[in-house]
Amino acid sequence: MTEENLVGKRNPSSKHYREVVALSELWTELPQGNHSEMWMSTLARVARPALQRGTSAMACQALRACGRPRRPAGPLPYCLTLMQFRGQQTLGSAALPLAHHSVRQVRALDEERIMEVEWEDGGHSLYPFTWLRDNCQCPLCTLESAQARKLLMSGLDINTGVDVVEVTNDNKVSIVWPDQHTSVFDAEWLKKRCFSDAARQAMQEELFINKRYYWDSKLHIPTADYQEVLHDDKAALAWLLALRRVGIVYLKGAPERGQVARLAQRIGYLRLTFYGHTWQVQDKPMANNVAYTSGGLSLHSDYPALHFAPGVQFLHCITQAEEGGESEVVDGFHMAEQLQREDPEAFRTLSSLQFDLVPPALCEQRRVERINFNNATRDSVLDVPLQQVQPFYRSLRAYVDIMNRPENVVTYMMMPGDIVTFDNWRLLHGRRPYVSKPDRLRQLEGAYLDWDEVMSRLRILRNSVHGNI
Ligand code: OGA
Ligand code: NM2
Ligand code: ZN
Ligand code: ZN
Repeated sequence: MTEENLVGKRNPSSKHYREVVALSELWTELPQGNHSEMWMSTLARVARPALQRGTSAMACQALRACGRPRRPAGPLPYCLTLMQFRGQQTLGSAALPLAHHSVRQVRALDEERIMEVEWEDGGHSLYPFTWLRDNCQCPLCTLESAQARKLLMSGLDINTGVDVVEVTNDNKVSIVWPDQHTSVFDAEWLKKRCFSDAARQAMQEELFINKRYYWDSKLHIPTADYQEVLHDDKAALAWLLALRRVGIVYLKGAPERGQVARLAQRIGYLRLTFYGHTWQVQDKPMANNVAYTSGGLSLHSDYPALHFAPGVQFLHCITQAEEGGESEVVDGFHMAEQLQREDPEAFRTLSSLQFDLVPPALCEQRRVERINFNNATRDSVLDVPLQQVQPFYRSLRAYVDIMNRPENVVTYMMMPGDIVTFDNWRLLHGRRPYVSKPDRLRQLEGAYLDWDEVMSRLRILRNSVHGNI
């Protein structure tokens, strides 16, 4: 990494990055998380086996062109809330970097219906009986090849006791249940699934959840070489880690059109939308989107009209305008944090008002997971009670005013061969107007991906670069 490939680094006295750190260091250096950090949570255990098997062939098949309707899918009655919070989490099975753990002893706390494990190092872990029975790894209860549960919910006694718990000769934990079914749990397997706050946090980090570095206009966008990312797993890992943590990475040296699809294949599947597998941003007659004019685009996320907006966006500059066309980005999560501090009422409105008929997500920890905002496609159907209309406008305006502050906006100019990759759930991006000339068309090629695929690839790359830790 050269001096150019730098991103503002966390200042010990501030939770935001100010100094500089190389992109490759983002893997090894793990500064403490920002406590008020806002995060998303979906893990892609189901996506993993599919991506591990011959991804590129399948992704290629998915790249057939398709007809494009004149007016793509929307706008729907706007979108859920402007800020969405973490909801339910799916199961994750990535390996944790743990030393070998052995069990000293186990005992059943029958009253609480909890099993207590005492580890050789003196630590203790607690596991509810119900959870243990639910997660029995025997072939009757689990289909090992799919890592899938065969035991039905209706067959689970959620008030079960135990007959016997003991440590086996090979240091596993064995449980005999009242119906004489036996479960045997591996020590490492149990340790990894400990319910303590520390273990849960370690697991979250391992699964690439909850590591975000907030930034402002001083950000130096992390930059990598396109060819290296395509061909070198280490470079690809550094790219995706920075994409996850910083939210934006610049790639240089991409040749002709077609590269965003190729880059998507490096990860897995790209996200097909009504705009096609990939799409061309250029000044078009009868434009079916404001992006397809030479006008400016105010800071926005792409496609919040969808119930599940694309998580990641790639934009490849094929040709740039002679005049204008500069790009802008802001860190939407950082802006949301500022709004929460400066105008809590507006923050509450934007993060709770329902614009659609979907019930509010059940959230234990309210952290912003996604920003949904595209002023151009925002619907005139505003499905909120009359008295909430004015508070909605006031709040949205407060958020937009914060994101437009010069100290928050990073401006850059894309040149042919550059690809910007960014978190479309977190960043808002824009474009300054440009002068459109028929003999010098400004052309960008774009594609979307979902975070599930990106995080699956992240885990696979981490395992191939660092071993199955
Ligand atoms: C878009 C967009 C950026 C640009 O097409 O949605 O944000 O620079 N384009 O044209
Ligand atoms: N396209 C047209 O929200 C939106 O309409 C974004 C952007 C695909 C570049 C769509
Ligand atoms: Zn079983
Ligand atoms: Zn856009």
